[in-house]
Amino acid sequence: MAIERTFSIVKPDAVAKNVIGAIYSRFEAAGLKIVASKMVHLSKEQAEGFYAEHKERPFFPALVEFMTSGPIMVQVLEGENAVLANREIMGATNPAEAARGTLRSDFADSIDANAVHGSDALASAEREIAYFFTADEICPRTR
Ligand code: RTP
Ligand code: MG
Repeated sequence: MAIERTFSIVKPDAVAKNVIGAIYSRFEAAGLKIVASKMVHLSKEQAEGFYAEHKERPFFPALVEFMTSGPIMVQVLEGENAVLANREIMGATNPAEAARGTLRSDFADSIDANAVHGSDALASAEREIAYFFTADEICPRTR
């Protein structure tokens, strides 16, 4: 199995609920290691740039509004098949459809306020990591 890195966000709703640690614990329990982490409050421009692929979608303005509504945690997760592993931990985009025991089932309120983001492929993981972190802010974990 390949050791990968993926990009993750604890969204404003989950930060407001004070469940950053609970969410980080799920990553750790699944064997994913946090190799970079920081809290940021996105500007409108930063949020629009991050979600540029959704620019033409009807939910884009609401998404940008929500993602700028409060601070978020951004982190890089490292581990075996990290991209897919993190998507499994997160659950479906709509919490009403998310499997029991997933982050969105347990912590999300709606399709908009859905607690977490995770890269959907290796290529997007690379792009998203670079959007938030310089190379020297990422600390490889050998154990
Ligand atoms: P994310 O990018 O945040 O990890 O979520 P995702 O891959 O599961 O979903 P994606 O299709 O990339 O959509 C990004 C975020 O936009 C909001 N969304 N709202 N109202 C809607 O139909 C709708 N669809 C998507 C969600 O907050 C989703 O996480
Ligand atoms: Mg997505």
